[in-house]
Amino acid sequence: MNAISKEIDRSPIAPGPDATRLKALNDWVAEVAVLTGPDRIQWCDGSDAENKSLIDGMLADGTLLKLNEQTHPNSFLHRSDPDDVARVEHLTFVCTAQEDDAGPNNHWLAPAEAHARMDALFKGCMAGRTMYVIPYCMGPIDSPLSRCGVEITDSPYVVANMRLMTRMGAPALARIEREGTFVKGLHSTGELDPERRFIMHFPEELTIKSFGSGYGGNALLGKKCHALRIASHQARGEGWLAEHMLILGVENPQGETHYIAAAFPSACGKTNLAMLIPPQGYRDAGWKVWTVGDDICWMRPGEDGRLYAINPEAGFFGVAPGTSSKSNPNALACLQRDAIFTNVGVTADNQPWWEGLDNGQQPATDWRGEPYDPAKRPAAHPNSRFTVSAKACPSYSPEAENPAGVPISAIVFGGRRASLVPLVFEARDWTHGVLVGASMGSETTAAAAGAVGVMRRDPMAMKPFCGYNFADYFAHWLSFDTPGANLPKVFHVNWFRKGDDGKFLWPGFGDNIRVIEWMIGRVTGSARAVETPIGALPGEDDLDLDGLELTGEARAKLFGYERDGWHAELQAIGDYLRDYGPRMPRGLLDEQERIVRSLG
Ligand code: GTP
Ligand code: SPV
Ligand code: MN
Repeated sequence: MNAISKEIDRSPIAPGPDATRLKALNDWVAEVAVLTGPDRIQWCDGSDAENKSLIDGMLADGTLLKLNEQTHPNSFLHRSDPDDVARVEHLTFVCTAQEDDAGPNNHWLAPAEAHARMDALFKGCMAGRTMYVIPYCMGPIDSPLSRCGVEITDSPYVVANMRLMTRMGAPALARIEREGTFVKGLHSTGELDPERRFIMHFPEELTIKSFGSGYGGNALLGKKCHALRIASHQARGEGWLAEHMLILGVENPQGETHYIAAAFPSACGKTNLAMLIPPQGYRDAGWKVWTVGDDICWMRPGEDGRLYAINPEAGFFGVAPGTSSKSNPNALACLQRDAIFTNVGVTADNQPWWEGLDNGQQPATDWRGEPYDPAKRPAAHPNSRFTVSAKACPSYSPEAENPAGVPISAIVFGGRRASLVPLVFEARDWTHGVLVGASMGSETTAAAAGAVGVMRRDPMAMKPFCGYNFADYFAHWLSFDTPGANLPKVFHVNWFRKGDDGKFLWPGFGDNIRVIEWMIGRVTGSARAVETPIGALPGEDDLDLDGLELTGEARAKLFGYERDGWHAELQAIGDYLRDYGPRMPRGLLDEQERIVRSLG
């Protein structure tokens, strides 16, 4: 407890004069307090003193463990419940009045039934606990593209993470009071019982109710629940896009910076691409990558017809395993201090450790707190994560704070495709680009509970995150192609093509700049390509492959296209789109049929 926090002891029903002057917010907080019955209410102001007192409390009760202060100052480890380690898509619902508005891509419940079910879970759930009220802003505090929300939670771990991931506290509350509207997110860890766990969204009421999980996207409601599921619904009504995309700036040797937004499914390379460090030869020539965002992108057309994008987040909640000084030195640099690690292993001297970390250390304790035994389980959970402020990233772009956003030159779609899909191709035009996004497929990863490595359709990497019917979502995407629009070029990439030996054919990571260089060349008109029915592919000579040793098999598979395989793929895509029924836009089906014919 500290003097700065505005807290109201033992009077949950009357918030008191110093809470907020916004009646709608006071009323909602009071209503939630009656329902959940906390011992105390704490309005979070985002201050250092408040954070320190929360951290001290979590250290005292074991929610957080202190990491080595010499090597990792002010950094902490959280071990979540072993049954609560990833998003739970089967327990995530979009509750619109009409079932068809949620679409076949979402689980649906009628709003009244969903509220009743959730309120029964929330009843009295905060007895003996503190209820934290977190005002937050998604996006730069002074940007017209930003949107605010308030999360009520009984988890101090959530508060500490929201402080790193969003603009949280007093400035956000001031904006909420000015605007009068905000997304309402109610969260309780409950008993962490997987049988009593639901993540419910009410897009028509700008409301989220999440119960029974303390993990990531289930609990940090600003992230996937607000900035994607609720925001995508809002964006459709207001003429913008809320996407599961990184945003990066690429500075070329001429000193021009082009911004790229890229949608890859969870744990498929967004953080890594957003923080890319080019190989030495490229650096010497003057190439540099700037990080704007690594997970979420909000964009809307500007007056010049281009799409302008902001990163609504203020931090990174990144995948730990595989992060090394070789694969992602920028991420490692962020993690030297002031970071929260969730479900990683630790060394004997209390340094965080995960599979793929190449620092010469060995794990002593695994993510469950047991002595490390590789025969039993990995040291770090495959979905273990770090939370850190974006400002800690050496490549963080000053433009990430620009309230006007950054102009997007290229949109990139991509997934994990072991076969068929080449390294990169360019869509013919916007409609074709929307089809390329809509027909994305990828192998599932540990970011969500369930089987890993199963190929599924994941349109625009939004399968788990679109807050409305995908058919309407594709129509919304198509609608940006208006007279006067100056839309980005659309590309598809695949860093994950495998050879007959089951190994990746493309080196990936820093070498992905080679593909980016080609894409920028296509945008500016300097790079060549070969037209095929699936789009424009670079010939081997159109990409700078200097210094890479690619086998004949790699070259054939990365830069070739297989007509028969694509014919079958396009037919499967047609079946997938038609499954959505009459709401699927005709323009997208026409495009799919056109490509099938040209492959014929
Ligand atoms: P979310 O935060 O879940 O949305 O994921 P993300 O898309 O940001 O994924 P991230 O960049 O954290 O990558 C996840 C995994 O993909 C890690 O194990 C990386 O090592 C691996 N990865 C990223 N980029 C590449 C690449 O270019 N090639 C290969 N082979 N693996 C990659
Ligand atoms: C993802 O799963 O896409 C993530 C992590 O970025 S979470 O915040 O849990 O959604
Ligand atoms: Mn994500």
